[in-house]
Amino acid sequence: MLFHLRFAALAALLTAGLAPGAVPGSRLEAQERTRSARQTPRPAARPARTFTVALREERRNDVYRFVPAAVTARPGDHLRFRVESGAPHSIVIRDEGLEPRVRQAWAAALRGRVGGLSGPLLPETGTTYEVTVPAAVPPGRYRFYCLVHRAYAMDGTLQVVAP
Ligand SMILES: [Cu+2]
Repeated sequence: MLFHLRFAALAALLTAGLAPGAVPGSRLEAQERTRSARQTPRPAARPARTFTVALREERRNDVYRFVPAAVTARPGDHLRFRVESGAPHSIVIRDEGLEPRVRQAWAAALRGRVGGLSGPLLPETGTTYEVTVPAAVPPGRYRFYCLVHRAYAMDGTLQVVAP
């Protein structure tokens, strides 16, 4: 009788010990289901748009501005800054209050960056400078300005909205 009890206990232990080996199949299946659910194709992403922003001097009254000064875009959209007059200009994204990963994403998006979130000097009329709104940038309001004409309040706002 005692032997039988011991045997039963041993058998139970063995079964328990084996169970994880025997069951993983179902665990794998569950993982597989999760994986394929994740891979279910989403509706096609909307095509990226390009917004052109002129960098302009209004000679009559010493006013420098981005035109338009406010742009609303989604991650993946492009901003094409075009020097129209009053060169040189530049694009600097204000980094106050940005999370490190967001700052990093913007930094990576600024081709020819010259430090911080400062784009290169755009020396000539006709120069274009394109910035793609990074996927890692969350919806929100981002401010930018021209370093050269900061004292003239040459600045603008980019409203990033969900993709
Ligand atoms: Cu400027």
